[in-house]
Amino acid sequence: MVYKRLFTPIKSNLTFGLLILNLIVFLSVLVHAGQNNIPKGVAKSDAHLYEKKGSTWKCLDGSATIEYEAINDDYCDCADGSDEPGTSACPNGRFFCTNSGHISSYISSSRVNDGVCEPECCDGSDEYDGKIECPNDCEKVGAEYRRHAEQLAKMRAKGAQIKSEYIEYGKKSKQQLESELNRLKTLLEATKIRVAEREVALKKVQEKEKAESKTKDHIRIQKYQVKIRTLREREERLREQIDTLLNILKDMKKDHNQNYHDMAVKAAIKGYDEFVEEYEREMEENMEFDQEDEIDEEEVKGEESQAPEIETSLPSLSERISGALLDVYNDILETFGLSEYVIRKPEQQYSRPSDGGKSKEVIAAYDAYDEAEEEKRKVENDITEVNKKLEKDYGTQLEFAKLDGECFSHDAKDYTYTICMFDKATQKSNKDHVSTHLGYFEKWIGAESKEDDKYYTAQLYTRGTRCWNGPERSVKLYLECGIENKIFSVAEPEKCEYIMKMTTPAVCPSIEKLNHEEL
Ligand code: MAN
Repeated sequence: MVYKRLFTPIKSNLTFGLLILNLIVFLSVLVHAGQNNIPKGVAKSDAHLYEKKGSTWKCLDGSATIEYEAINDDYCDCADGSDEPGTSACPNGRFFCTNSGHISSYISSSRVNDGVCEPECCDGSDEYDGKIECPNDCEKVGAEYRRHAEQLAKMRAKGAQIKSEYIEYGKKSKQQLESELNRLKTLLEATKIRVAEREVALKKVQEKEKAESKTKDHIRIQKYQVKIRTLREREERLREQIDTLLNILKDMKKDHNQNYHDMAVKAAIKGYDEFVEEYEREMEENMEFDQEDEIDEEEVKGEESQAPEIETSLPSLSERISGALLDVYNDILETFGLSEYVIRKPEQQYSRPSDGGKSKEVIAAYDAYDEAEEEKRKVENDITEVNKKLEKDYGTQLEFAKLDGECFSHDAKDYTYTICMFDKATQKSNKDHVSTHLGYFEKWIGAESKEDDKYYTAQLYTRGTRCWNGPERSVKLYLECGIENKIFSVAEPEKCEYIMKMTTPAVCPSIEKLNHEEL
């Protein structure tokens, strides 16, 4: 813990080489400080603030002007304690541990000469009033520090190496995506042309079929006209036959011997009377009906082009006429037992017109067009997908591309947390294995601006499953340099707001930066 406090400020910035450099500089500072009479407890970097320019000196916060000699007089004059850098007179003041040139660090002035050896001051310089004696641990601390610094440097170097591979991967996959995009764009143009061609072909066969269907309608109408003419002739013949039959019966009625009281003749005459009455009425009605439905052949010819599909489920006019007359004719034959005297023609079969579906040619043209359209849609979707990938923010050197879609898990006793980079985060109960969605990747949040180095050190995942009576779950993922991609801690400081910490080579310094630091 102490050790950590001691090294934390420099841990992340210094390499071992730099440390050595610092030590040399520091030692020379001590010599120089002695020469220039820098007040006790003032670091070389702050020496200019304590430079003697006259008999007085102004507190660093400007709160007072004191005699230069009053610096370190064990009396606190300045509000910020800056006049007592080497004593404990000011509670807020800072004391600079000399640390025999090992590790430079400040402690609060209040901890100077307080009877406790401060671990930050490994040389015991904080207890200089002689009341207690603090051991000089600087050799040990320095060795420990160097060991740690070496480990850190090795890890950063290895991390930098892996990062360079990530960068290489990022560049390559971007190039691949770009060439894939170009290929798809060219393909899209070709599919567009194919769609247009097939559309033209489809229109052509559609028009051809339309023209053919017009011709077919024309032929059909002509056939119906012939049929109607035939039926009319037939109707005429039937009328003549009915008239003949009626005349026979009429003569029988007129000429029969009334005294003979033949019951069959009487029944026939009664039947004849009833039939004539009904027949005349029906003929009258049929006349009206025929007039209503009369088709002007010229008119039909003119309308041919707009001829609608002929309804096949209803009986046609010719069928209706023929049907009605046949019924009457058959009635007479039946009523008067004349059936055997009439030679029946075979019953007319009225074939159903075709179902009128599309032709095979049109269906094939439709299929070809649909196929081209489908292909075009697919290419467009692929382009959208590739563009989405290209638009993803994989860092200044594309170092995060390698991690896209990679999932990392961490067992935190009650739950196992998983983060799939640039995708989503989940929390799975270790008891019942129920999985809870913690959010989708939204953005980088390491800093406000992309220009800031820290920008690419934290990600935000939002829109997770809503917390009962609370917000939607979300995750902040903090990244630190490490040679492994590994979540090392998960916390839920606020209900349903999770903090994950993970090491990854992607945030290690680049090789160039390391080389630059070592110089
Ligand atoms: C579940 C988990 C917890 C969360 C509670 C909120 O138990 O997702 O992390 O705090 O729900 O009700």
